[in-house]
Amino acid sequence: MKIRKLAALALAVATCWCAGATGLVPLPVSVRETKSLFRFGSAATVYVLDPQLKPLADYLAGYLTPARVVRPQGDLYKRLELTGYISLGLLPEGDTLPAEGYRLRVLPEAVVIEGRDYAGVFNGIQTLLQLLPPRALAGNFPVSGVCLSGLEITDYPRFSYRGMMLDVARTFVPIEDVMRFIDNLSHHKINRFHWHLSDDEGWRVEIKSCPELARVGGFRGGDSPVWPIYGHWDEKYGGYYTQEEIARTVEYARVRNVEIIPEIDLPGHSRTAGKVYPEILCANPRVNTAQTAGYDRRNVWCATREENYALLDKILGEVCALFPSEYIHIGGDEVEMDQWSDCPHCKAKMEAEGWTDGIRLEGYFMARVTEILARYGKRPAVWNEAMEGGGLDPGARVHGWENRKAGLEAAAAGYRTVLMPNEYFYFDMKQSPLEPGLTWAGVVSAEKNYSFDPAREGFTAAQMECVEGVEATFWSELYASQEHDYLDYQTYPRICSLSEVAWTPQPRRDWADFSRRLSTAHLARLEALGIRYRTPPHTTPVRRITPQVSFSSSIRESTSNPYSNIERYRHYARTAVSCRPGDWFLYSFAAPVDCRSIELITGYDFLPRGIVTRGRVEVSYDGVRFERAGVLEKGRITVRPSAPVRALRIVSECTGNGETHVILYPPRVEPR
Ligand code: TNX
Repeated sequence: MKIRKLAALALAVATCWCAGATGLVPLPVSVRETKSLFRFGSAATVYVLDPQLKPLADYLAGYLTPARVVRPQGDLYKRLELTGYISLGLLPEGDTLPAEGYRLRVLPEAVVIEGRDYAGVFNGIQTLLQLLPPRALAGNFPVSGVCLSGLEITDYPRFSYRGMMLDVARTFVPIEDVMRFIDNLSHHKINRFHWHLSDDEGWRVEIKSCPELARVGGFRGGDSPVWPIYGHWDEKYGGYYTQEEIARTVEYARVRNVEIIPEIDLPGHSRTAGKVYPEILCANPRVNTAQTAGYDRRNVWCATREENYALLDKILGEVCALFPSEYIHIGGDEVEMDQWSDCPHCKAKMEAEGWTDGIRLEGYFMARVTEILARYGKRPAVWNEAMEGGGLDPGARVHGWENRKAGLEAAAAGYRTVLMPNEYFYFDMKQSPLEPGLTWAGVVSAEKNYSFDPAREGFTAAQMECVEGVEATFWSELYASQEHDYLDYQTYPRICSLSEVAWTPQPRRDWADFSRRLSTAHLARLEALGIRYRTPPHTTPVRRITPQVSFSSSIRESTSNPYSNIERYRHYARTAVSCRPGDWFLYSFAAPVDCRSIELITGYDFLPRGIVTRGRVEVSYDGVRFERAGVLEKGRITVRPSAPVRALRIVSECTGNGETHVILYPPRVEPR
């Protein structure tokens, strides 16, 4: 008997998890360790002290096993065995803790979570889940005998808007993956999910009154009027969300304290909509498609066609009904103004109003769309360019993305402002120079993101009041052509860093401390969540040689990036027009090249655009006769020659590539 008791004690000690709060992400406002110890009994009992918290109790119970959710009532409350439980309650009315704040106490008899509101209780639960062993985040964690060391945490967010944007237009993300993405955001106390649902290359939301928008515009390549771009090439590629799926996702996110803000990008970035309904584009008498092998790349809604606003009323009416958010994001970025200046109606409108700059017409367009939203009880959220047109609704929320100044200007003008300057918040950028990712905003490492402090941007106190928070983006041009884990790889652990920029008081933030918590505690949690996060890669430089080569083509070269770039092994070359079937590109070596392999690359090597979508490759060993060496895949081929090579030739089999040009790199020759 004695021995059994000892064994039980030893087991209890062995299963005791007393890591305390040393590894929390994001770091709370205040943590005080106490001497006490809490131990779960044979089961987790979750008391719900307020009926509105029942969904959260069920949520928490899903992570623990065995677990029961109890709503104490009258007498029953007294009769219950009141030790070893978790209670979820709301703070009393007069409590001064800010919105979304919570207090979490690990007492000897109970874990007590008290939230300022529903969101506060949710955030407290996230902290509790991080106090448990990492595998608790995988769900159904057996609690019996598990201990927590005593704590008192008081915590609340630095910013009310803690956002992450996902571009599902360039690369379609299946609904289950979107839900998983949202779930993972919520574990980091990120409370806004900005869902970029439409762009030039895809329309992802079902609109019942305009069913073609998603049914046709949800796909590109193959028989779709939207030409392939950004990976998958010849195969028809895409997908869209039904309204039923979206409603389910909105509810899923709501339970997790995540508000979804949908974006329909207007009036630019709308090539897909223009392919489905060509009449929405400007009545441009001279559309020039000579450069694009016949493809009309126009992508801007005509600002003066009255029927466009009626159509937008139908579309946005459904979007507003689907999403309960106060704001609907209506884009406003990167409008190609020449499409308006070439349109007789838009030109006439500009002249009548005395506007000399197209941006004023954008201001007009946005005002009309704002009116539509207002009728559905919504306000507009916009990219910062939309401010420049003048007359942007004072109730609009501005996302300052172009640079740091954009956020300053928005707040100075009194707009509710979300800060997201690309050089800190664009998670489609590379994380280090040799990794995949775009580069136009520089290398955005987690450390770079972490270093952003809104308070150092130069806002006055009054302007700071306008700053609602921060947001990072994942634009997905590159994603379609990468392995499946790319989304996780690009966003984690950068989202962990984002969570502290958004949540943790600046004086508590320290990169070295964050990295320590990340590596000693938090990466294990990401693993339990099934996140294939980035670890810094080991890259060994590849050896290359640069044999003398001359380059020619059936297509003429561009002036900006001539073919001599290939001959000089410099950067890339660019054609002046897109490619058609039978067009060829010839690389001739001055002397036979004895090598292990030669890689030929069409399209930008950092972005899958400007590619010879379909083409065969031929090799010549004598400089006269050519034999088939293979076909391009995603615009590339690696030829492993059987003898010294005299020449290589790419022969296009595609009618255009959705672009105005083809990109070609110098051959990458690997010596023997
Ligand atoms: C700029 S950010 C864009 C996007 C691209 C992104 C690529 C913004 C409002 N526009 O359309 O996907 O750069 O990094």
